[in-house]
Amino acid sequence: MVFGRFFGGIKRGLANTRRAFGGVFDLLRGKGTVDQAFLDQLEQRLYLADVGTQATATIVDRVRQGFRDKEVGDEVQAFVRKELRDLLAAPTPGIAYAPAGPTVVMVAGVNGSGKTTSIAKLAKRLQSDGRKVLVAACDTFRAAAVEQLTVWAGRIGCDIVKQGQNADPAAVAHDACEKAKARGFDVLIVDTAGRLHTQTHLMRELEKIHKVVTRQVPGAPHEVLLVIDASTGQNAVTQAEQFSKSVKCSGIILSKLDGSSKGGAVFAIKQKLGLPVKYVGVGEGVEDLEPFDPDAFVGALFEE
Ligand SMILES: Nc1nc2c(ncn2[C@@H]2O[C@H](COP(=O)(O)OP(=O)(O)O)[C@@H](O)[C@H]2O)c(=O)[nH]1
Ligand SMILES: [Mg+2]
Repeated sequence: MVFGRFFGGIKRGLANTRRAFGGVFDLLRGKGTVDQAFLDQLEQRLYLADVGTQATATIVDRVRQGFRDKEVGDEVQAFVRKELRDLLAAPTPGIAYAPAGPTVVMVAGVNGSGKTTSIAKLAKRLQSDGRKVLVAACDTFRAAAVEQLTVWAGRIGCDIVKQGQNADPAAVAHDACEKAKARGFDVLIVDTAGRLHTQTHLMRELEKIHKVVTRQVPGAPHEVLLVIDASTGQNAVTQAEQFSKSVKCSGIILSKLDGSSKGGAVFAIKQKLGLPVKYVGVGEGVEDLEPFDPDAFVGALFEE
């Protein structure tokens, strides 16, 4: 992990979220005693930074237990920082690769969340690491979706498997798996149609794609990444819950962190759903995807 590069990217992308956390750090840098008034303020300010009720309550309780009636100071600040960081700790950073054969990464999320863009960025990043990447255009539901992924694939120079609009997405997934195995691709990234939990037919398609890749490639899908627009804030939790009913998600790509002040939602998502954020989107360009590093994320929040 190139810590410096991540830190630079994340700090830039986090400008608005950093502002949202400003209240928390003003409080922690202030003077006084850890009394009820301080704890109430800490609770309110963490909540306003979108950390979520449950995660906020946990942190405030621990500060109460550890520091009640003590001075506000560096120790309390370091403690809150560590608590936030520990909330985000993930078992595996980045992609969990297959031990042999192609690694299949399914990407899901609601329309406009940033799936296709994130796939292009991820493909580019994995190619830079020396991996041979194939993308599958399984969003056959919207007119421009296949075209959009085709343009991206051309731009970054990776292979694509596609059919026309309204083609059966499971059939596209099937072809893509066959090609990935036959031609020795390291990673297959599967784009899918954005759906709402109300669109049961699309949710069923997602399940069908999942079934096809499971059958075609041993151990697949190795990742099911849910793309969530960072500005969704606390609703992100609801979205993730809905998708998890159809397919078991393994992690989050938090997109559009650059425009959002609600990056604090990563704490709520992790605590409520146990889903780690694996990558964050910090812009519209193909380089604007960073592997998520909890240390650097919290560090960037605390940095003056
Ligand atoms: N600022 C910003 N825009 C993004 C980011 N990711 C995606 N977008 C934009 O969000 C819009 C929807 O993205 P798209 O990939 O088509 O979403 P999809 O419908 O989920 O496939 C596009 O205009 C993207 O350029 C990001 O990290 N930052
Ligand atoms: Mg798309």
